[in-house]
Amino acid sequence: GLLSLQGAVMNKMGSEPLDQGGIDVTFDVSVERHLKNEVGATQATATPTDWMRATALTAREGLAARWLQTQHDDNAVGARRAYYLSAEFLIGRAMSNALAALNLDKDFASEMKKMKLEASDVLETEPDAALGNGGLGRLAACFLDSLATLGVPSFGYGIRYEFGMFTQRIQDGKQVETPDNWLANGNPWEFPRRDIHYIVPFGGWVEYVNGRPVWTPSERIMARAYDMVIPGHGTERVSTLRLWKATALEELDLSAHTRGDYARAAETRSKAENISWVLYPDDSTPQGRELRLRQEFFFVTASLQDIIARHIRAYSSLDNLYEKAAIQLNDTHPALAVPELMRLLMDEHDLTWDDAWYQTSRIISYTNHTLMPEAIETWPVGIMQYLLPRHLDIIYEINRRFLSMVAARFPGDTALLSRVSLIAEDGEKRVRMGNLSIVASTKVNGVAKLHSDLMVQTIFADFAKIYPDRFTNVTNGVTPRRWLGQCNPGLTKLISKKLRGQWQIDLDQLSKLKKYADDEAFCAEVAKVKLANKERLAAYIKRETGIVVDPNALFDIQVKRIHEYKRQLLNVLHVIQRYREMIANPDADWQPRVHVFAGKAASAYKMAKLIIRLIHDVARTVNNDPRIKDRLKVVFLPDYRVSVAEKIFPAADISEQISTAGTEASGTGNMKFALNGALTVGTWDGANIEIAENVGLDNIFIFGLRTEEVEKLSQEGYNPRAWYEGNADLKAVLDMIASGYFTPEEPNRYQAIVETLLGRDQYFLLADFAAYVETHRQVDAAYRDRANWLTKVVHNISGMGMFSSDRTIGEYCKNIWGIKTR
Ligand code: GPQ
Repeated sequence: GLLSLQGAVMNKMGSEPLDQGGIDVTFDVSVERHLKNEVGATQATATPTDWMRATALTAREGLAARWLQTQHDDNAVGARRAYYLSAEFLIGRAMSNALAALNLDKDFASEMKKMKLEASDVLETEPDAALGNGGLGRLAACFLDSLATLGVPSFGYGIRYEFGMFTQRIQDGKQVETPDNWLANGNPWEFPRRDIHYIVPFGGWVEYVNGRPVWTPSERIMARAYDMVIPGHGTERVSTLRLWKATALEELDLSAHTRGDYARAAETRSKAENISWVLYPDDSTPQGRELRLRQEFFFVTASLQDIIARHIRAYSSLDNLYEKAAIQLNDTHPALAVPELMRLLMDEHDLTWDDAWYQTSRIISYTNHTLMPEAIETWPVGIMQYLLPRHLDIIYEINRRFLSMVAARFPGDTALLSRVSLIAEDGEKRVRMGNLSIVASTKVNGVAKLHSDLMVQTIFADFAKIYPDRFTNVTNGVTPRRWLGQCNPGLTKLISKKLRGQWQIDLDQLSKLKKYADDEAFCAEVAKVKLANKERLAAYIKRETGIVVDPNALFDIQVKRIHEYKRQLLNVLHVIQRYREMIANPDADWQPRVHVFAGKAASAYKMAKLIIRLIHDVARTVNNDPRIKDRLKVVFLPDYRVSVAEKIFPAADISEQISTAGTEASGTGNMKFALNGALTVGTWDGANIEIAENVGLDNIFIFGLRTEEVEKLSQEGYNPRAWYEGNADLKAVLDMIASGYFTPEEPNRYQAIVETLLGRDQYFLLADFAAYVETHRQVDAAYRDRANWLTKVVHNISGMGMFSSDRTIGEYCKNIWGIKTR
């Protein structure tokens, strides 16, 4: 096929195509040229990695052309832009996605065939870009895909971490973290923008000169832009992810250098570069470290300075900034955007407080991703005073004005004032980043219906009273291009036989598959694809763990960060219960099952790490027990990441979504599983509820306490020990762990787990145990009725239209950003 390196396409808004002075070459010629000229290899000597690089460079050229055109169009039209500020973007690999977007996937396949290479072996050499922890970061990556696909003028802004999410190794059943040096061999997808850099100040003091604040920072570093191009699908639009790298102001501290003090020069440099060195690997548990606050301010100020510079270039004035910019805060990590935008507008661009506030509060909106109180960021006033003295002043002034408004509207309610204050005064004074974000926002949204409802009923109830129209819901979604089109080509092909046109960019069309739910031929093909995907996963499991699993067994899978509230432990308790039943009655006709777990634990999260170890000890015992005869296998797949997820979702029969009701804001893995034809075993939590509404209650396994029941039980005084005493199976399972059955070499290894469960059981595992075990009995029975199971599978796929992130981004555009989409 021809590869247009010219990007000469009329865009829908009618601005002129850029003359990029390009030439058309064929894909194979381009790849072979890059192989020779940039990679420095011949066709005879090239390794799969060499081919990957040469292919990436070819795709990069195609994307660059589209990219320049997109920027040109957006500048010409002057539309409002959406700016997505996020400390995390969990992108994964870029190659398959880029080739699909450029319509070069077939050319690539045939080129690899010509070279007698397996295309997948070449793709596998690309490292994941893992600049995120879990769901929040992956959501940001799906949003970039949809922003490009919908043609929304937009930028993502974040940090170019030198080291992303750590690599997880397992040694003797224990997690060991090693650094993720993802840039070691260069990154073909980024464009260093040497001309785009901003100064980032820290520390020092604030003086008032003629009533005007003057901040004299004690430290200055540089933020340098690196752009990643994000291609849209079914369009030539691309969007930009601009990531900031920290450097010293001058590459070398010259004065130190001329004195011959090399060590000092190196110190200045490494101190500055520290800031974008490594991603904090804590998911939903902020550690409150000074370096983290520096990271947050670093990318916020660089992004805001960039937005302002772009605006001034176009309009020569900031008067209409709020009409042209919508900034979305992905959780509170970028919440310093509030005082920093105020500071830039007032101190650097001479706006009055009132004008600056008028604009800020029309530009910024905030997405909340958790209700867990320990996950909401607060910063000690002391650290803030020391690092960002001017910002602390501004926060105090925002607070003063806000509290006087509240006091006027709710006279006498001093308890209310202390609850909504931006400063927590109990104990060490701290800045509440959630409160700060709400007060400055146009809209505040949760990420699934239940979550958004609970948000205004619980943690932000006071604010909902003060600002009744500010709160809204935008249910999460996932990009169907990566999470179906690319990861499950078999199913994609089947669907394309039934649906006309580009259903991947209009996912509601999936509902038309409903009429095939009872079509035997279609169901048989769906089953064939699922089996092939399970064979592929089985081979991967064998390679990574040495464990042999039967692709015909039921694959029951739970993959996500390890967290007590997500209840991987409840899953383990069920596995142990099943194991007990099987050894008690080994000749019964047990449904063969494979239980797969994967996920990382934050390095400092002891209990999460202990759960990983327990899974390994249970796996070792069960997998090697001859009485089981391979009918129950337990697998922990190491180093869960985007590229591993792409192998897992298409191969699941059962998706485990078993968080305590009211704790999982949304979940997005739940959507990826169902979209690939897995049935959910889930609690009435997060987006599980909306999945149930869309696939039908007959096609999902919902169990356990509802949020109100959890609340009630907790009010009445929950006593886990009573549940343990009252259920012989549950008692036997816990006793088995406590007695050291799985760890004869160290019988007390899991004492902490047993004590937590019998002492407090904060997440109500014991209360949900019986219902969970019973639900899995129903799953076994349903799985045996093959025809009926496949009908349910098709109902799941066909019900998932609304969970495209295109729908989600459409709602952000309409209800929050005021941006028109096509
Ligand atoms: N989430 Cl606060 C994260 O992945 N990290 C975080 O720090 C916070 C939330 C998740 C949340 O747990 C999931 O329920 C959501 O589906 C996801 O964010 C995206 O909204």
